Amino acid sequence: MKQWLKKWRLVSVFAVLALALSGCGEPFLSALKPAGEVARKQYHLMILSVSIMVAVILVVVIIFLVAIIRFRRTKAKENMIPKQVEGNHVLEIIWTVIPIILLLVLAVPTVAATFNFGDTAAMEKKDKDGKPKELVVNVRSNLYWWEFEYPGLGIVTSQDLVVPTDQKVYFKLKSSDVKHSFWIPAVGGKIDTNVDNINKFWLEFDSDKAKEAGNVFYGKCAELCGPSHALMDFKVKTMSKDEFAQWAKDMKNVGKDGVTPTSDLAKQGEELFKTQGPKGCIGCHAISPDNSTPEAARTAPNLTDFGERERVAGILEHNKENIKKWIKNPQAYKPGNKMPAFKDKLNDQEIDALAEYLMGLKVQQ
Ligand code: HEC
Ligand SMILES: [Cu+2]
Repeated sequence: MKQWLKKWRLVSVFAVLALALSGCGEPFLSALKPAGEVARKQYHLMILSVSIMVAVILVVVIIFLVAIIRFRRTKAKENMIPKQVEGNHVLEIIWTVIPIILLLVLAVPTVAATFNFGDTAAMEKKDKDGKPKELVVNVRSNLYWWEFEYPGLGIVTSQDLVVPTDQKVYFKLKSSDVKHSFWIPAVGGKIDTNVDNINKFWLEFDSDKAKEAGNVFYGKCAELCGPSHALMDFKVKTMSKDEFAQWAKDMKNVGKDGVTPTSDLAKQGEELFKTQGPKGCIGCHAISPDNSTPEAARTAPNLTDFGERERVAGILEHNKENIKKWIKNPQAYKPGNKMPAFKDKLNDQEIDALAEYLMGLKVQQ
């Protein structure tokens, strides 16, 4: 009875562990749950190569087992010498041709898919006004934040990539400091962002999968870039084509002064924000979506629609408390990032006003 109880305990521990581990990982943060054409093709390639590998391992293990069992040393077969097959042409042809066939089965779809993922010819097509016909997003990576510029729409945003579903979105990617890598595990990638060349590719976001994921996908930097590399996250907000057109229009409607604050506290925050010099924020952060500012001057995330962000700085839950904590001491949350601390420059009331202002930066009508 006691023994049985012991076993039962062990089994229940494993059962609970299995349950807990199966809850690991964010939904749609996995390449094994594809949510777009690129990720799906990549997934199929993975399945194909794993299947080939498993088949080869199985065949080799079976032949190996047969050999050691059939030809093991026994009393009865003490003096038996198995048939010698050295130099057997048929066998040699078989074990040369089979790997060649397997490699071809693996190579043909892989090479075809690789060229397909890199086929961005359509992104250069211009309409009669010289604007790209397709949706193009210029991605720029920075220690430790992401900028997304829509050249065809004349707008810039940061940290939250906004895209329409069920259409190809073309990306031009580069970095402004060190090498990073752009990866949306459930949708596709990863692709390096480099300082001295532009990489291009496309992605497509499925509307039904996006709906399941709550219209937000997770994006990551996938190239070790510094102490806060693991915190260099971004989010992808998906919407229908119409909603996207409306979002772009709402963004465009924000003038160069940014979204107008509504409360007195937020107005005070706006004034503090726009103060020039070391106490203010406007020297680094833009609050208008205009993309005509040169890139070199865009040294911090564009905050035009910051009130609608999914996270603060890509990682903290988006609420007023976290914004205040971030402004006071950004280094505590993302070591090595380029924003100075304001805990000694501004008092609590001023930081409260700033957070109030930032929470109100909403563009969607
Ligand atoms: C020297 C330039 C600089 C100044 C001045 C500055 N910031 Fe920043 N700020 C940054 C950088 C760089 C980041 C991106 C940090 C990261 O995520 O790695 C950032 C990030 C942020 C974020 C998160 C943005 C997002 O998209 O999630 C907020 C909010 C913010 N800053 C608010 C402020 C406020 C408020 C002030 C003024 C009190 C200010 N910043 C002053 C450089 C600056
Ligand atoms: Cu990184």
